[in-house]
Amino acid sequence: MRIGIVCYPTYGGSGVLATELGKALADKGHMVHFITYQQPVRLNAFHANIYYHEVQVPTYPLFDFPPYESALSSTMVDVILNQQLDLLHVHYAIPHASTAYLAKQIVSKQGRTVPFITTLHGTDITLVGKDKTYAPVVTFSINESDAITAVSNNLREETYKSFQIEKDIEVIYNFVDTERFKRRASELMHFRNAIAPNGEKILLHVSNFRKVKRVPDVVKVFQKVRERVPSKLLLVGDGPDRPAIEAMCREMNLCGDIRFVGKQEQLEDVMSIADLFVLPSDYESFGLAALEAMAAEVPVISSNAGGLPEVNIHGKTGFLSPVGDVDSMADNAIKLLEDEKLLAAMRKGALEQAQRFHIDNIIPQYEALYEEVMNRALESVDK
Ligand code: GMT
Repeated sequence: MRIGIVCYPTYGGSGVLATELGKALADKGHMVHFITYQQPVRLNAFHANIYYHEVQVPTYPLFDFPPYESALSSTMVDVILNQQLDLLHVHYAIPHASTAYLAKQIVSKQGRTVPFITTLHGTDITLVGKDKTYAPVVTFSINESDAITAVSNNLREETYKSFQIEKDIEVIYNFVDTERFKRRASELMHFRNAIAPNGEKILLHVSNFRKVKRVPDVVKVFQKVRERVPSKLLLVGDGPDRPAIEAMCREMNLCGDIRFVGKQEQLEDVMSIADLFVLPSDYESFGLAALEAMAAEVPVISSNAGGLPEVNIHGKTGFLSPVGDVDSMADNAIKLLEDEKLLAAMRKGALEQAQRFHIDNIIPQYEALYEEVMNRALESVDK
């Protein structure tokens, strides 16, 4: 198939997932065309079946806000027509679903029928999409999608609760390449020793440092854990809350034990040296970073928000606590770190759970959906 993938190219989970999906589809022989305003972060190697089309957004003195959506739709039209795309798969509804709808209308005037699939990822529904400013366009463009998928049951339910959706939303879970994230602790011992030279335990948090991630809770949990278990905290990623978190660490006198490493591409290396992954978010539709940690045998201490209970199984792969319950999260972390037997069992449980979301189990679900959508489009042309 010739598939156009539209996503945010940044470090966010939706872009990561979309890029890994495109790479996996290309490995299976499909022609994959990424249409984004910047090279996606995980699209970092040449592949004969992968094409990258950058969206250029010309500016003009009249524009306070350059019309990105028009540029994106026009690029989609160009790629559909010149690369003979069979379908478009857009990730994150805003603005990708409405731009795909427009592109579909434009090419239909030229006799081309190109269906589009919208994958809902999280805040496109639960935060930004709900905003009255965007909601009418989001509702319309989701309903106009030829197929809709959500990355968890929770997100599917949230979508039905928040919008008037007339179509079925299929749940296709996020996935992980467990081979890539296979734990390589002994190989990376030098790295571990550099972070925790006296054999301390390592707690890890990876995010884009936005409010929804509740990074201050990570630091508070760490402070409590550190009082009982010699440990270090590794903070990976960057975003708007980072300066405040750095200030908080200074105020709490924790700087010596907390390492901010910024954005990292080799997440598998970082995951490999961690003992616990901490994700106290206000909401996660899924929690892809937690799944990647589990694939590296790292148990997860998380909130029970959104789709997290579908990924992190309480007592098997880690522990769940109510949002904001720092004491419970710290107690759970201490319980795990002080009990090597329990930690080993949870590491095993985490890996087993990650296998359920193995890339090889999930990609065929997308391929089947593509076939179905293309067949439906062909039938509608024949009628
Ligand atoms: O919705 C967002 O906050 C952005 C999005 C992203 O691009 O990072 O994250 C969401 O999609 C990920 C991939 O499907 C999920 O693993 C994250 O849980 C989800 N984030 C939220 O729901 C907050």
